[in-house]
Amino acid sequence: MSKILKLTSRRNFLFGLGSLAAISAVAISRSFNNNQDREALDNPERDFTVSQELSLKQLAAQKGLIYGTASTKSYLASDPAYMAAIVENCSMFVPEWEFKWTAGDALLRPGFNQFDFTAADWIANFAATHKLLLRGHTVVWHESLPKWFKETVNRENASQLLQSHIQTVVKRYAGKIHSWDVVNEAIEPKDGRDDGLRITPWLEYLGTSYIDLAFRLTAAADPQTLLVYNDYGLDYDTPEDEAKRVAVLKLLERLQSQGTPIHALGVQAHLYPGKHKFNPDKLRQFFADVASLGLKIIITEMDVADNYLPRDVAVRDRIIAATYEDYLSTVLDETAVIAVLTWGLSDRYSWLSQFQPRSDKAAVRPLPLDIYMRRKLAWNAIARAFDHAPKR
Ligand code: 9MR
Repeated sequence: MSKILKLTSRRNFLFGLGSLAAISAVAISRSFNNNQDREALDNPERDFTVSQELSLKQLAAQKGLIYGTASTKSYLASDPAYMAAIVENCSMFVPEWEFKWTAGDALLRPGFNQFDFTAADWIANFAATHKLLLRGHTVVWHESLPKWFKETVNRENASQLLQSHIQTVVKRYAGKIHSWDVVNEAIEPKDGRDDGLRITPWLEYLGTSYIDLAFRLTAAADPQTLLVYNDYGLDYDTPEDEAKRVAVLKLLERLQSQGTPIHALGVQAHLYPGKHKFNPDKLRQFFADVASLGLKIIITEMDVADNYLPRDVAVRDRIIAATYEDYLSTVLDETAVIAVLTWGLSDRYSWLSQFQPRSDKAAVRPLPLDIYMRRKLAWNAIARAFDHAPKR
């Protein structure tokens, strides 16, 4: 475990902007204030049984859906049981590090004109060997940029850099990538701009058209891939999430009206029971609004953080499972949703153990399988949501 934590911690925060992960580095756990809170979330009688003896990918496929997960070469290459669990349950895969400019122990971009495809190729080969659809994550993000980026990139050379990145990376895997997260997390209403755009180096160097540019270049480099805008903080009934939903919808409309090639919205769905509640009607409306633009939707990074939940494992697992099922059964009503990915499959490997540990130090349990690859109630909850989803 300690090796994994060390690897995960080698990330690069270049600009220290308010990213999800950055905020979450502060351990924010809190127990329930009273029994009422707990009863509102935990129903010990709730039924999580599943009727069919199928894997998650099979249950999803029955409804025309895709189920997948995220991981890294580091975990997969050293853990055959984890690899087997992924192959059993998933028909789609997204590398958590290897397609980023740099993340964990992967460094795709060692320099302005340099590329190192060793790790990314390993992932592409892994996906091909196991017939997993592969997602590309991510071309443009304000995080996970290598050290040289800050020292080297400026208004004069940023466009050339973006162009050569896309023409080299996206082209290399062209025809093999189901969908690319072309732009990740570009909306941040708190940054105070009228258009809701997050203030990032890309925006600073290239102006607002960087998003359109990235989509066009990606479309040209891989005409077959689905082009996705991916973001978090879209789920809850809070003023922040409402502002984000509004700003994301405006961005999608803006892109479409100017003819930017874009095919789908990626909804990360990092969920926090005990902290926030979602409003099923508002969530449904948001998904319907996105669908009415003719866009598909992918749930790209789902997990259920437990740092606001009590320590008791039975209670925690029930609340986590209920969160998976309640959220998924709401959003899967929208048939524009084509795929669901969890951000990891087993509690053995989750970004949350590093970025959002519990204050009581108990191991986090955000994913469908436990650390021994055994199915948890969360697995059943996802299975049930697939089982009850309308067919696409
Ligand atoms: O889980 C990922 C973690 O291992 C990396 O260190 C980190 C930085 O690259 O990114 C994490 O994944 C993030 C994803 O790429 C975008 N949405 C939020 C995810 C969790 O922070």
